[in-house]
This record gives sequence, C-alpha cells and structure tokens, in this order.
Amino acid sequence: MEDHEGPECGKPDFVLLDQVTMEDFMRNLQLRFEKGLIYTYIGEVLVSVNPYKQLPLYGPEAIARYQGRELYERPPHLYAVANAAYRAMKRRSRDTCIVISGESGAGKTEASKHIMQYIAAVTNPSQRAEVERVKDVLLKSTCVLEAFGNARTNRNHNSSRFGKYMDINFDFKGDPVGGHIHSYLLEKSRVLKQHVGERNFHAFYQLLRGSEDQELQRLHLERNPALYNFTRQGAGLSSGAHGALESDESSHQAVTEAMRVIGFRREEVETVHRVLAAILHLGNIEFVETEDNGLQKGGLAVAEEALVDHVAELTTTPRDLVLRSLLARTVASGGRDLIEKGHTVAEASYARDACAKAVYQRLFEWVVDRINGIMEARDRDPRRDGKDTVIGVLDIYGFEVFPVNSFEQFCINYCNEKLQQLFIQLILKQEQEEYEREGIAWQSVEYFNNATIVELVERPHRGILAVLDEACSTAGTITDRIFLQTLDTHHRHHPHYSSRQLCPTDKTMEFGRDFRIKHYAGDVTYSVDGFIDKNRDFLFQDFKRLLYNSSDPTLRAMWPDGQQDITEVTKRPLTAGTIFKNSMVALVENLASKEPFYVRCIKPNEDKVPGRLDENHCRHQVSYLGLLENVRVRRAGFASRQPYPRFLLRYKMTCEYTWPNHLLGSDKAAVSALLEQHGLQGDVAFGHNKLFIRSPRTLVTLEQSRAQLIPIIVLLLQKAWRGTL
Ligand code: AOV
Ligand code: MG
Repeated sequence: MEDHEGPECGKPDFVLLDQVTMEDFMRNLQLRFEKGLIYTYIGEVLVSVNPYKQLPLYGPEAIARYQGRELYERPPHLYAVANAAYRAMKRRSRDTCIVISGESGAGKTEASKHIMQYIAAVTNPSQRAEVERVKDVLLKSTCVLEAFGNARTNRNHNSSRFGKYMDINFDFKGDPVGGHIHSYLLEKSRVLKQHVGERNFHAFYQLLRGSEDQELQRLHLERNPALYNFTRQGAGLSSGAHGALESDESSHQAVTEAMRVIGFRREEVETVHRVLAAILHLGNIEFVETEDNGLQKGGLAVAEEALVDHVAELTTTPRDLVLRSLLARTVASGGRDLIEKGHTVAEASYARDACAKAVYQRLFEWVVDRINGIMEARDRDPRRDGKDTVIGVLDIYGFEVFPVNSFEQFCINYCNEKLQQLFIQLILKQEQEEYEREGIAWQSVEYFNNATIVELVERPHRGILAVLDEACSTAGTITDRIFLQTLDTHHRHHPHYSSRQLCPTDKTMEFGRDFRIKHYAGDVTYSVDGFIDKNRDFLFQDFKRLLYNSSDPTLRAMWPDGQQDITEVTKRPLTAGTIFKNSMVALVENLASKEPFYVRCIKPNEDKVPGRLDENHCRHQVSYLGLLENVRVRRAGFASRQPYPRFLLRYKMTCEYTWPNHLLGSDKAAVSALLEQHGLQGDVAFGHNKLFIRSPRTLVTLEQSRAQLIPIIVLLLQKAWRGTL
C-alpha cells in the first residue's frame, strides 16, 4: 500500500473530476476498483465498493499509516474516516457518529468492524487494564452478536437481521471506557421460516454442528439440522463467513469462547444453549385432535410428548404447565374470573410459533443487554472526566428486495429511507453552516428529497403504519386484504404508492395481496400477507408466565412481564411497527445531534463475484444514494476547502515564499502569496480559518505543480543525505 496515489489511480476524490456526470463518476469508480482501490472520497464522505475478496488494506501497518494524519494526507480509507471522527471527538470534545449505509451485501458490517479495529488499535497507549477490558468486549461482542443476529440470505451470506447502533464512550484522555449497543427490530420470523437458499440464524447451526456429543445429548439434540423444522430448509447451506459447513463448527467454539472472555458466566452460556435447543424442539411439536371416546371429550394433544418433556427440562419449567400453555390459553371472563380455553390445531400451532419467535427475540435482547452491562463505563471519575464524549457507529440492515417482501422488508426499507433523509439534511445543513460560519456566500443544489416517502409510511392517521395499527386494534375482524383496501383509498394519488387495484394492467402485482412503494432506492412490491399479525406481535400471557416461572434465573430475567396477572395485562400494547418507528425517530434525532461522518457502501454485483463491477448495478446505486448530487453540492460553491495550515503543508513546496517555511505573519497571508504566484487567487475565497477553492481545476493545477517538483525535491534530499550537495 502506497502512501500516495499516482495519477494512474484516477481521482481520490470525486470532487476533483473535470465534469460531474454519471459517466465520469463511473469511469473513475471503475478505474480505481480495477486497481484494488475500493475507497474514494466525496469531500469527507467515503464511498466504498465491496471487493468480495481479501485485499491487503488492513492491519497494524496500515493503521499506523493513518494514525494522527489528516483526511487527505493518505489515500482514501475507512481508517482515515475513523481517525477523523476520533480526532474531532478528541480535539473538540464533539460527539461524532459514523453512519454506514448501502444495500444488503454492500459491506456495511465489514466496514464497521474495520472502524472498531482502528479505534481499538490507536487508543490506550498506556495499556490501562480497564480500558483494555472495554476494548476487548467491544471487539469480541461483534462475533457474538453476529451469531445470534445474522443469517444467510440470498443477498448476503452473512446478512445482519437486526439494526445495530453502538456508542463508544471515551474519557478525557480519548480512551474507550465504556460502550452501549442499541439493537433494532430483529427479523424474528426467520426463526420459523426461511426462503429457499436462506438459513435460520447462524446460532442454531453452530450449536448443532459445533457442540460436543455429550453436550448434544444433554440438549436431547441430534447433530443433523435437517431433523428440525426450523433448520431443515438451510441444513445443506453454509454460512457466509468462511464458506464451508465446517465453519459452523469452529464458529460455535469461537462464539462460546468469546462469550466467556467477554464475561458471560458459564451457567449463562449454558442457558443460552438450552434455550436454543428448546426452540428447536418446540419447532418439532405438532398437534393432533383427539377423538371423543365416550369417556373423555375430544380435544387437542401433542403428537410427540417427549418433545414437551425436552422443552420443560431445557427451560426448567413444570412439564404440566408447558403442556397446558401449548394446548390452551387463559382468558379473563369479566372481573377476576379466569377460564381456560382450549386451542384448535391451528391456534395451537400459531401460539407455538409465536412462542418460538418470542423466546428467540428475548434471548437475543438479553444477550445485547448482558453485553451492555459488561461494557458499562466503570472506571470513571466524574469530577475529573466531566461528560464522556461519544463516537457512535451505525451498521443497520441495508435496503433489500426479495421475490416476496413482507413486513420485515417494509420496516428495513423504511429505516433506509429515514437514513437517506438524514443524509440529505445533514449534508445540506452541514454545507450551509460551514459557509455561514466562514462568512462565505453559497448557492443550493437540487436534490431528490425522499421526505414524501418517509411521510407515506409514518404520517399520523393516514400513513401506512398508522393504517396498519388501526387494522390491528380492531379485534380480529380486519384482514390483511381489508388493510390493503384502506391503503388504496388513502393513497390512491400518492406518486410513490400503487397496487394492482390502482393499476389493473400491472401484472407484476397480485390483486388483493400486493402494494408497491417507489422507494428512493427502487420499487419494492410488498405482500400484505401477515402484516397485521406481525405488527400485532401477540403472545399469550400463558407463555410469558410459564417462562417467568422457570427456575433458571437467566431465563427468568428474560421474561419480567411474565409476573403480570392476566387481568392486569394491558389490553393494547404498542405494535411492532410503532415501536420500530419510535426507535427510528429517536435514532435519527440522536445521529443528528452528533457530528456525522458518512460511509456509503456500494455492492459491485449481484452474484458476490470478487473483483467484478457490474456497471448498471453500480450506476443505480450511485444514482439513488445521491452521490452525484453530493459531489455537486460539494462543488456548488466550492470544490474543496482546507484549513490554511493543511493547505500549506501540502503545497508550500510550490512557492518560493513558502518553502520550506514562510515569514508572512499568518498562514492565511502565506496561502494568499502562494496562490498569487500561481495566478489562482481569482478562484478562491478566504474564510476565517479555511481556504475555499471553487473549481477543481485549481486543485489539479496545484497538484500537478507539486507532482513535478516532488522528484526534484527527492533528488535534492537524497543528495543532501549523501553529502554530495
Ligand atoms: P452488509 O452488512 O452491507 O449487508 P457485509 O458487510 O456483511 O454486508 O458484506 C457482505 C460480504 O462481502 C462479507 O461477508 C464479505 O465476504 C464481503 N466483504 C464486504 N466488505 C469487504 C471488504 N472490505 N473486503 C473483503 N470482503 C468484503 V446486510 O447486513 O445484508 O445489509 O443486512
Ligand atoms: Mg450487515
């Protein structure tokens, strides 16, 4: 890896393009990608293309090259962005955040890991034990969270099925002293069912393939994932990380080890394994109707009772209660009277599935909370430290389109709309503020503003989520189909909404089943099947109580609401959609309050092929990510801005008044003299602290002049060293 790129590498910053057209943008992207240069700036925004192969770009040596440098001093890199965020945090005590966006498989999660590694590597030079502990937890938590929250999908073999925002707290020395992870809407329906070619969460396969024989026996499990309903579909598929099926085996050990090192107690890890096993057994439970036999009235029974025994044993709950919770529900019949109402086969299967999903979700959330507990800042002295400063790293599920899209895709894509909206606001806002701060006049650039799509989803009363909530609150009578009709009525004129009802000739949608949103990133057809159910996200209180009554304290801690009495249970808890929306609003608010750094990830092709950049596919992403507009805004007034000292550092060699050092009173005056000598003073504006350069030509001229001089200077220096000068 070179410290500087030559002209054959294209432009390290798209702002330096001669013209801002899609063709020029793509040519530069392609040229760089072919040379293994997957990173390019747009000002301070980093564009990253997934190479789908290991490149020699990372590790301690590379980190050392970026440490303490300015953003433009080295070729574009994630490390440079991490460093910039870190320096802003440390120097100016600003809370910063790094927002990583891009579609599924574009490389967000990998990018977030490199950022964490960078931060871990450059902090705590004095090796304080507590800081080392926190760093260790920060780094190791990733592999644990990926085991429980990631899965193979058709878009990405290691796809994040939850959103993750991680705050790292730094003390006054700039060392990490704590952290906190927020997780967002885990795609729990995956526990039950996966599309062809996809898998359940990695943790299940890891448990089956990686556990010792004895351990499996204790869990009453067989090694083969094809024996369990929940893992059968993905049984023959490997996880993404290392390709082969064996990787599940080794990952199990790695994850278990990571949990122990982080600070999970041995019995907690055992509980986690037992809960996973219980979910697999639960998935195999089937129900049969029993006949009236003259003595006993017909009812419902479990086909294979041994499975109930296993679930009871693994969750340390009374067997009878497990069976009762599976076959019937308790309902309040006025006042405090409780009656038990038997399930039909369909109801029992539904309740079993709801239980399996909820148990997994609670397990996941418990793991996140436990990690948070361990990472909590312990070693702070509030008198000296004051408030911690924070760097937030956001790695959330990317925009995704599958052949069939459901409630989860709807939420994921809405989340991406919100983040795009934030990008628009922040990039515009930031530019504007900077021009104002420096006393410079500016002109605006047209953007496609996706605010209207965000509104379509989240607007009170009429927005899709509000209509869905309304449908959920009407007990039992509203179907997904009626929900769709209501959407059609409300949004028939919305430019970003359509359905077969509204476009009868469009055969890509089905009557009474599909609606389509024209997202900023493309059209997505959603099937309304299951929307109401997933949004209502209902679980019988019987299960909650059952699990709360487990004699295992860890499991019990996952079900605090199980202690509520059925008569006290609030009738209408918040829906999944509303909880998600609220969390997105809070997230965006939080990000907007910090100084943002952006990483925009691009997926080079649909087939996960190393080194192949599919032009059309990328063009589409460049377009919807608004990257061209980003370049234009950056150049609208000014292509580049640099603090005076930084400008001098780079170009002082090109002017006799400034090389090797100037005597002109201020850096601003020196920069002015330098530009005058080049005849470039007409193309710049002098801000209070920064130089603003209008056209990229100017930078190109300066760069050329510098490039011509470097060999001469190197020669002179070499001669000087050899004493021949
Ligand atoms: P995502 O996070 O953006 O998708 P990932 O970060 O999981 O995507 O990347 C997908 C795969 O691409 C990884 O498993 C790696 O194999 C490969 N990859 C990504 N970045 C790099 C890199 N810098 N170098 C080498 N290989 C890379 V999703 O979570 O599905 O939205 O929800
Ligand atoms: Mg990811």
